[in-house]
Amino acid sequence: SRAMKLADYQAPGFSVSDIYLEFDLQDEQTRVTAISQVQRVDSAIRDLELDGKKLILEGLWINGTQTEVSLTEQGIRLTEVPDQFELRIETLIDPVNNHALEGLYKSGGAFCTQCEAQGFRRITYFLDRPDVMARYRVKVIADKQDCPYLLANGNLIDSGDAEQGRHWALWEDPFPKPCYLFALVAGDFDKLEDQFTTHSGRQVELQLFVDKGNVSRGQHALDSLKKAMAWDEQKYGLEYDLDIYMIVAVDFFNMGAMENKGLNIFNSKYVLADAASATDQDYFNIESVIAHEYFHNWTGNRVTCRDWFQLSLKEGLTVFRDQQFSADMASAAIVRINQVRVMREHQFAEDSGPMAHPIRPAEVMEMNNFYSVTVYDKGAEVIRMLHTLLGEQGFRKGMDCYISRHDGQAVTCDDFVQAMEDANQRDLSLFRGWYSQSGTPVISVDCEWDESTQQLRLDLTQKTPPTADQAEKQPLHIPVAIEVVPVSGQGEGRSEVLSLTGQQQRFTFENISAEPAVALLTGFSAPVKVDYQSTPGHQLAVILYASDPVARWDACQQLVSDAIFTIAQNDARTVPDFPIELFAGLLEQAQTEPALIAEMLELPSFETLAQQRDRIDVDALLGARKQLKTLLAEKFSAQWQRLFIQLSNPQYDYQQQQVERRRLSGVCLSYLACTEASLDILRQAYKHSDNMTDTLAVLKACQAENLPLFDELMQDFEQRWHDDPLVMDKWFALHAGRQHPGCLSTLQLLMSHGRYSINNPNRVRSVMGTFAFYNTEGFHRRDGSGYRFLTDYLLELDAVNPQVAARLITPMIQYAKLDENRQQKIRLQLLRLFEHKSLSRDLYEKVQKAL
Ligand code: BAL
Ligand code: ZN
Repeated sequence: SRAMKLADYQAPGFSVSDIYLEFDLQDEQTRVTAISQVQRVDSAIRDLELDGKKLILEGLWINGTQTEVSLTEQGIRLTEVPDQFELRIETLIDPVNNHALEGLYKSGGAFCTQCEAQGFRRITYFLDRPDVMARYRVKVIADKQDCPYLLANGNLIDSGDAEQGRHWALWEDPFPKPCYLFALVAGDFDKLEDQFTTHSGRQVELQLFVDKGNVSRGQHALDSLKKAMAWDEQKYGLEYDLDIYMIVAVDFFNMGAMENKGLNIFNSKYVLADAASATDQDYFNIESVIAHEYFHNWTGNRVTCRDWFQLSLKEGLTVFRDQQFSADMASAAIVRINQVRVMREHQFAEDSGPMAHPIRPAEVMEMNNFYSVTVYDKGAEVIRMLHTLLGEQGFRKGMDCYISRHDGQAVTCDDFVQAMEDANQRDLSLFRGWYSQSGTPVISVDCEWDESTQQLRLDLTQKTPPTADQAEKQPLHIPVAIEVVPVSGQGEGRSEVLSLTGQQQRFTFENISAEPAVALLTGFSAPVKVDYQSTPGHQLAVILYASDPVARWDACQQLVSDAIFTIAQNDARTVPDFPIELFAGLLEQAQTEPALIAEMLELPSFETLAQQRDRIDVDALLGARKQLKTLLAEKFSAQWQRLFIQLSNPQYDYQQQQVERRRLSGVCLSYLACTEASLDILRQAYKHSDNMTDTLAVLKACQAENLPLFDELMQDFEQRWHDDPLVMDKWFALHAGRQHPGCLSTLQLLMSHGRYSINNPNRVRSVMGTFAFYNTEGFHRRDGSGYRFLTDYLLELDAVNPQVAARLITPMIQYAKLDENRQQKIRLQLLRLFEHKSLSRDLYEKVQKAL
């Protein structure tokens, strides 16, 4: 397989104005009839080449005349077609044996589709590219009893009964769309209904389809949808455009959810919630994913991507919008802190590994590999920087310009930046580098305060280390938000956004009369690393006196990280004093701002620590983190206990104040589990919990400390929840993440469990994903057995679902930071994969780059 290049983009030679699709749904043999109205748009292009994959071609007619086709690598070629014609194609497909979950497949008893990025070519031969936009009419025919609901995009225009107990429905979507937004669902569900009146007074029917018996778990998703619809009107003036909005929850899904026009299909994980079975985090995620898919209606569907290299045009922007929404719904500071964690733990790792790519990749072998933290999350950070540089109003002006200029079009990231420039009369040419350059810039800081002149001088230097895909790097336009606070806490602080545009730049601040501490990159104003040797005293001043919560949390993390690295280097003897003083202070303040302090009390994760050094000693780092945790647990055991008791809630409600208290109480438990006297507390907490958040906090605390109580509680938990797939995913993940010497046999047991299935991505992710991403000790065992275990599994999984396999390999290709022994053991496994005969394109691309 060869890579596709952005530079090779060519506009399509043909357009399709309208398409009629008919699905005669049968488990193993679904007949698809596609009738397209095709127009030649480039007279130099004589042949029509269509994409197709795993299709049985039953017949093809041009203007009613059956026509021969020739096969190509990608699909079929029709030679010398007319300028304008009707193309009729009949194909057979096999939904029930489609375990890759792309195209049309069965999830449980229901037919459903996933067409982004290139799944439509598994349904019929077509111009499967986003810049071909057509109007769709879709007729769905299925058994009436098995599939009482027959759904597709747009509006229902007709329906009726057919022979042999079958029935049909005809749908029409008035908005032209690329085929990746096509969707069909047929099955039996429970339905929740509601309505939304838009700003201009139109009534929209809202329908949510869930598995039978799950109605009571759908309300939160439906409420979230209404909030998202109102928010997008209020914040961006964007109103919904069809008369109906449907969401269907399915159990078998590769992604989180999909924004198909008017008919979103969701992983049930991001729909279903009630207090007993879902955590606060689940509630939060549902609200944010529901909003994300809804926001795509404008940023993605009405204005879509010209080609897949532009994926961040819709994803970065829509993630940014869902982050803004979440910040408005919940706590802005906590939403931001968690986003910073995603960037540091996952995106920085991607940028420093073999799959490094700009948010607009220049070269792609398998598109599914580019639904990445870089395209999504760094993409959102790039949009956020524009928002910072242009301000709230300027950004809105740019959005208005973008939407009105490009409504109904398939456009590029450049078009987006151009709209921002034009609406604000700003030159963003240097800023555009963020779209084409990969890697994480490092900003080095030299800082000096002169008491006599009362001047503060900051010298900032930016440098982006070379990445796997790009050796040369240019300086970028980086908004560096800073806050200057007096070390004494007496007097005013100052906040500013510095515009770093050169490789090196000096910034001077006048009238700084008292010794200042400087917080850099407040609010995480850019997706960069900062190299700044601050002192514990200055870090403490930022924690105490800065107004930006992210800066306070960050200073705290830095202080604790430094302590962990010190312990790791000194081989575990002495622990510096400053984390202890810090924790004493935080614990005293805990009740005043529980959410923020909970985040500050949480030690930086192994993954975050790993990103701070070029080479890491896995064992020493894990040991040091553990040692500090135990020390803090024991030193403050009375405080943890007292605080934990004070934080108990009345009856569960997903409500901000309660959420914050539960979060802090969970952190208390995680420390308490490190102390001797904790068993009773944990047991009681488990017993008295009326919600999944508190229950899971107990289980996680027991798991992290490897307490014997863990097994006892887990058995109880399994008995209660064995029939509930989403809760059982949590159970599987807890077992798979437990770091103990026998963890590989545990994994083996989990995979032979009656509820395990390699065909269910959620289940696979909860076991193998948790192991590979978060069971650091088990996965990175010195003897390489963790790597071998994952590889054995990937070989099996790749034949079933390459997309999921390619996600799970991520921790194994990011090996450059490990010691030579582990690197070698990983390479050995990568070679095994590389030499495998029928490796998917998905895995091949990653393995080849990693080697
Ligand atoms: N477009 C794929 C799922 C999502 O990002 O919404
Ligand atoms: Zn999206």
